[in-house]
Amino acid sequence: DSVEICPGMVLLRDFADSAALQGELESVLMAAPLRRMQTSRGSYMSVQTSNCGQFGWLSDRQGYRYSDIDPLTGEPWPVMPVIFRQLAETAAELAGFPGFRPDACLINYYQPGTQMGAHQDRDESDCDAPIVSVSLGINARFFVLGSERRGSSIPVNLSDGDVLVFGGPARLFFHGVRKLKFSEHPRFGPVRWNLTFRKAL
Ligand code: MD5
Ligand code: FE
Repeated sequence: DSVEICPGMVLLRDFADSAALQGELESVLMAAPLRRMQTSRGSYMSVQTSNCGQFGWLSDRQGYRYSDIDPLTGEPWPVMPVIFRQLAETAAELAGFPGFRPDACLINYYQPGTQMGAHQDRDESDCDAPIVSVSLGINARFFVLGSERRGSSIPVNLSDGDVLVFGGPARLFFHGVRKLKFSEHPRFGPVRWNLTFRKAL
């Protein structure tokens, strides 16, 4: 089913073929291993990340940006698997954003105890394009604020296979992920993966 959480934000529950994505994800990570990114202030993020697609999101002492080269391998990022791209395009279309062509897929790996504080995703040049977020593995408590970092938030429980699309008025909303509680998924084990499809450039 498809639920509009707020204008511009649509949840497609259990929309993704989690097992098929898992196989492709393993191949991508063999070519571009997970790593912990450093922030401009020098601290490390608790999530581990990688990317596939033409561009990958990076954070280091210089700040945030997209790059077509993985600094860890010196090679281009792995090609975005066809089933990743098709899922993102179909989900965007169903949510009311036809013509979405992602050129970047950020992969976030969450272990129990990991969280992501409230932030906006504003490193992309084209904010008319939506962001498509795919959750895999154990459940997480996601929250959406609004245009302000403070105030009340809308909670959203995200499970394996759930797809969230953010566009239009929700594209620049503050959001984050609460500290992940321990649980186990039959195929993924005690971890969560999040894939975000973006139009970086
Ligand atoms: C996650 N990841 O569950 C989330 C899903 C990130 C990140 O936040 O930056 O890697 S993406 C959630 C998102 C993206 C763009 C806009 C909004 C939410 N929003 O307006 O709420 O690992
Ligand atoms: Fe984000």
